[in-house]
Amino acid sequence: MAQFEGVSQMSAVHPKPVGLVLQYGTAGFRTNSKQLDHVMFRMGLLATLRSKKTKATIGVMVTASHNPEEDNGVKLVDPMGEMVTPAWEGYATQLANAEQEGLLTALKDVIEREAISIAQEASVFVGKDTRPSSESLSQAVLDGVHALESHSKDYGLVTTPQLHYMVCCQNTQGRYGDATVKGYYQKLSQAFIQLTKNVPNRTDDQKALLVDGANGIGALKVCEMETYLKKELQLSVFNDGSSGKLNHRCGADYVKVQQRAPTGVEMSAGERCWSYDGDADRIVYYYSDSAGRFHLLDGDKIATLISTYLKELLTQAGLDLQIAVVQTAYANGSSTHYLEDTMKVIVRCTKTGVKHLHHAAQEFDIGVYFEANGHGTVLFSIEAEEKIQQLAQDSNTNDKRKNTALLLQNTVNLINQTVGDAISDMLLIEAVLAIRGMTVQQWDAIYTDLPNRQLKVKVADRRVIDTTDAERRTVGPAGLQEAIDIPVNKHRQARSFVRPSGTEDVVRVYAEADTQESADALAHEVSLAVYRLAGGVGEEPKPL
Ligand code: G16
Repeated sequence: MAQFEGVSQMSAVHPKPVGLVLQYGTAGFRTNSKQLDHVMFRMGLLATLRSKKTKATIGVMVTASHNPEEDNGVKLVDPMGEMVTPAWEGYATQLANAEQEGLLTALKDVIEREAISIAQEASVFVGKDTRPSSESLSQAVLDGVHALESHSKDYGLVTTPQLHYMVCCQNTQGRYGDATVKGYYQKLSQAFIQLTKNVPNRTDDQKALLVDGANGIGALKVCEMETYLKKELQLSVFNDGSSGKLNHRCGADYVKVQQRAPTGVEMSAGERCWSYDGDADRIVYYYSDSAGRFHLLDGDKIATLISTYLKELLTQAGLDLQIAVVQTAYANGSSTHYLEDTMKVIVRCTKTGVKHLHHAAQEFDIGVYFEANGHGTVLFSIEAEEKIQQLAQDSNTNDKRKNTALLLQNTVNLINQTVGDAISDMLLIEAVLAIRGMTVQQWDAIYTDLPNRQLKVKVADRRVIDTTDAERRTVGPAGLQEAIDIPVNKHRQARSFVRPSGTEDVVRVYAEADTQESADALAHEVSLAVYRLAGGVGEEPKPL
């Protein structure tokens, strides 16, 4: 068949290094960019098959998000903007690892197993982040798409959530919005302006924000959006990529893990700052107090603020909708207690990776999901959106309920429900703080985080770590869980777990306890256990 000849010819331009095996990780393939050319070509092929199978547009985003600049990666986007389904992660691995001469066989195997009609038209949207390698790697994706004679649209430089949004808009024939970057800015900024227009006396100080763009795509895109916001937010963007290196001592991951402000920002006491990550799908918030102490408001605090706000609106509107919060094992213990015991909302815990949280959140009328690292969004079921809309249009209801329904409607419009979105999340939280007349200090005081520490341990093969119970316990290697339990039991209010990262070649260690000294000591003891029982390489972890 002519299409397969095209694949053969083009794959010779994107050859696979013999013997190289890559794993599909937490959010797709991710490694040093030099190893990825063939993977990108093949993901172009796979996205085309997925498009033929679903008869819908599929997205391919070239990014390694929070990883260092020299890495790259690929995220596949399914028709409604969600991450690609697990069965197709398996096909992705199969295609990426097929040796050159076995590629066509691997491709035909997917076609057969999924009963794909090769004559079906296909359409693939492609986006990329600002990494130098993204240019040629996104061309490799396009080569794969074209080898199977699919339609393509190259969005060029966009944030990951923008690409998810475009795919969803396209596949809902514009009901979710216009599949253009301008359409995205218009939808979000109009919703923000509508939400905040009745807030009395917002001062310039309240509208002013510092944004750390991680020297990446988020900086470019938030600057583009600013004019649409009509001065309702005044942004000072730093780490905008004009001089610094992507994610280097800046960005959401650095701020969250190091628990300190990024370089390149002069923060005055009380000034509000946001950090995005390298593809702007994560966000964390922080400020320093008058004593110069750094305060971080992470994904857990964000989830708490949003769910409190939504719960209040539902009560005011008299809408009976079930709201739940989805977290991972990294959620600070204080946040989970607050949500369950004080707010009385349902809390679910899933494995790391937005794909897991997203699916768990879909089980509720309103599912608020956030990883502690700032990756998250809110999902509204179709029924929930319909009930809100009916109330907003109900001529028999009183003004207060109707206005609340309108607030809810604009809130829905402001949220990018396809995936966590730093820009949309930032606007939502700024709107919520303004509507509730809340300062960042008041938000911070909702509950106090348990001191915590995250570390990384290098091991020969991180796959030896096997976890269960949403990654809260290990079942391999033998003896590791017992070696974690012993120091956990020595500390107060302590919890610790380890898991292999799906984006970096490390084992992650998390520990929390009643004091920072205890959390640090516990994280060190658990790191040592990992190093000794799971094949640590390099120097033994040292106390902090
Ligand atoms: C990705 C995933 C997140 C995950 C993070 C870290 O984020 O989308 O869900 O929390 O990796 O994963 P791991 O601990 O397995 O390395 P991003 O922003 O890097 O795409």
